[in-house]
Order: sequence, then C-alpha cells, then structure tokens
Amino acid sequence: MMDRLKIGITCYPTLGGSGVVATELGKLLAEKGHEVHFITHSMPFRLGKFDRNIFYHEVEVNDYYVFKYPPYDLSLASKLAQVVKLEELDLLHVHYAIPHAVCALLAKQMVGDQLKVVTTLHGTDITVLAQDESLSDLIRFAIDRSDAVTAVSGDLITETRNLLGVEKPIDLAYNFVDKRVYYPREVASLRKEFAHPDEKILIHISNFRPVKRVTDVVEIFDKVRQDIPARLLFVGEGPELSKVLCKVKEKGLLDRVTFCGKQDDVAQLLSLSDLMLLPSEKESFGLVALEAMACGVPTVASNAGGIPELITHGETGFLAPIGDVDQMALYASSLLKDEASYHRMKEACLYRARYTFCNDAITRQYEEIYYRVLGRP
Ligand code: U5P
Repeated sequence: MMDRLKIGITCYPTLGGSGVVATELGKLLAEKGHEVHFITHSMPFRLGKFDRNIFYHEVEVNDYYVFKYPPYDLSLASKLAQVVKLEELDLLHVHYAIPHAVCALLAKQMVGDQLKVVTTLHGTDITVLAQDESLSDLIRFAIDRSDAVTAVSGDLITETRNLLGVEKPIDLAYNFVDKRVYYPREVASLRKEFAHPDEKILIHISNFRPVKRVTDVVEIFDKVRQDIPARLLFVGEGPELSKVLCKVKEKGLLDRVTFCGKQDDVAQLLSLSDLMLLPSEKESFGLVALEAMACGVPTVASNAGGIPELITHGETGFLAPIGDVDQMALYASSLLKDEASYHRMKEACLYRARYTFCNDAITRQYEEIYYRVLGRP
C-alpha cells in the first residue's frame, strides 16, 4: 500500500524549463495518488485540467509604501508556513536555491523540523548567482540546510561543487517529458502550411535570452539553406527577439523564417520539424532538446553545460563548440541530406527519450527521495 504524501511545490510558474518540469512533476505525483499543493505567485501555465489531488495557493505580494521593494520572499515564506500548517504537508519541494529554498527553510523554522525541504537546482541560481560573492554564502546555506538537494545534470552538480565548495551529496535527477504529450504527432496537413514537401524545417524554441545565442541560429540556418531548401521556425519570445529579427532581415531571410511567438502546444510544432537548433552559451539541461528528441527530432547543439549528457554526439544529434556556427551548419546539412542516417537518428531519439528520460522512472526517483528524507523507506 503506497504511503500517500502531502507535498508542497514552489517554482517560478512562468515559461522556462524549471517551471515546466516542476508543474509536470506535480501533475504526475497527483496522478499517483499524492496530494500536491502548488504554492506560487501565479497559476502554473501547464497545470491543465482539474485533478482532485491538485491544489493551488496563490502567493500575494503586497506593495506597502513602507517597503522599498515588494517583499516576495517574505510573503512566500509566510504563505508556505501557513499552507504547511493548514494542510499538514509532509514536505516542500522547491525549485531554485534562492529565493525558494531560503523561503522554505524559513517556513521550516516557523513550523518545526518535521517539515522536510527538498531543493532542486536548475542552473541559473548556481551559474549566475554563485559568481556574485554577496549571494554565494546564502546559496551555500540553502543547499546545506535542505534535507535533500537534486540537480538536473551531472554538469550542474560539478559546477555547484566547484563554485560553492558544497560537499553535501546532491542527487542527479534529470529533467523528463511526459511521453503522453511528447511523441511524433500526425501533422502532415499542418506541415504543408509551413513548407513545401521538398523543404526541410529547422526549429528553435527558447526564451530568447542572450545565453541562448539565438543570432547563431540565424547564422546556422543561413548556411544550411544555401545548401538545401529549408525553412526556420522560431518559437518563444524574449529580450533578443528584435536583434534576431534584424539579423533575419539583414540576411534577406524574411520569407524563409516564421516567428510563431509563445506557443503552448510545442509538441505539434516539433512533430512537423526535421531538426532542432540549440547553440546556447550555457544550458544546465536543455529541456527543449529532450522535447524534440521525444518527438523524434534530432538536435544540433553546442556542447555547453549538461547538453552532452542529453544528446549523444552522432547518435541523437551533433555537438560543436559554442559559437562554431560553420560546424553546426555542416552537421545540420549533412544529416538532412542523408536519409538513411536521419532515419537511424530519429529512431535513436525516440528510444533514448522514452527509456532514459522516462517520466515514470524520474517521478519514482523523486518519490524515493521524499520517502528517504521523511525516514519512510
Ligand atoms: N516553451 C513553451 N512555449 C514557448 C517557448 C518555450 O512551451 O513559446 C517551453 C519549452 O517547450 C520548454 C521550456 O519546456 O519552455 C523552456 O525550456 P528551457 O529553455 O528552459 O530548457
């Protein structure tokens, strides 16, 4: 008989890999019969349909004039403590060391030690903030005091150790995709709206932050389309969008590139694509490449951060040094021209996504961590 847990989840529920994975994990845990309470500043965008095991508690941040800055962290800590007491939660699973783990630790002090805190590191807080001396002690504190810490790639664990000198054991729990959502969809007629049958479709999905190097995507595409008939889809929005648009115009590619903006059902767009481009400067996991993989779409990426743990060079995609757009373009065109290799790679993608990054196995891994910290093996 399963020991039903009452779990609180805090994440940034907006676009981005961490919010998506935290929400999906919560949904899967609820499906398994656990009671899941999302405690966030807005409704997680992929929460979807009603489930009697899922609850949502909104963190309201009041902007009183005595505060120079709205105190999100304090409002969150106080809401966490309230919900833990009211709903008798067993544990809080928080995404990001700061601010979320720090807030959860404060809530733990308020309600008592029986509350356990599991913290998942997604990258940004470690790679960006740990280099800021003023915050590194606080991040180290959040990690050391959490009852368990997980990270989404081996590379992120190494980086956390190197940058912060953390010795505490960190569990590796890869990101995952729900195989009922991410699979090759039947999109033949939709595909016709984007490209002619003889054209290949390349896709890039991101938040268009500088770290994604989206202008490299344009460079790579420009080289590829000089070799083979091709089109490019951009999905998502963010600060670099106007720069990217300028580059597309400058290269005379406007009629070959479609900007789809933010999209909810990316599995559809992935299914009609032939290749994903992810030339990031830094990537602790690269969730979009896994989503592509699960739809049978290989990725040409940079070899940054955790990407090599996800994409096996020559098997499920190709990797090149950051900024090496020539090499990435070469890999992309040669793969797209070689039908037999492409087919092999597609099959390898489907297999790897299904068996290595399977939602069932990774959800079970998190459950084991929860039972471990609660002393209920
Ligand atoms: N995403 C969307 N729609 C968009 C842009 C991104 O759903 O328009 C999702 C991706 O599918 C992925 C996450 O799940 O946001 C970004 O992941 P990452 O870039 O943090 O790896």
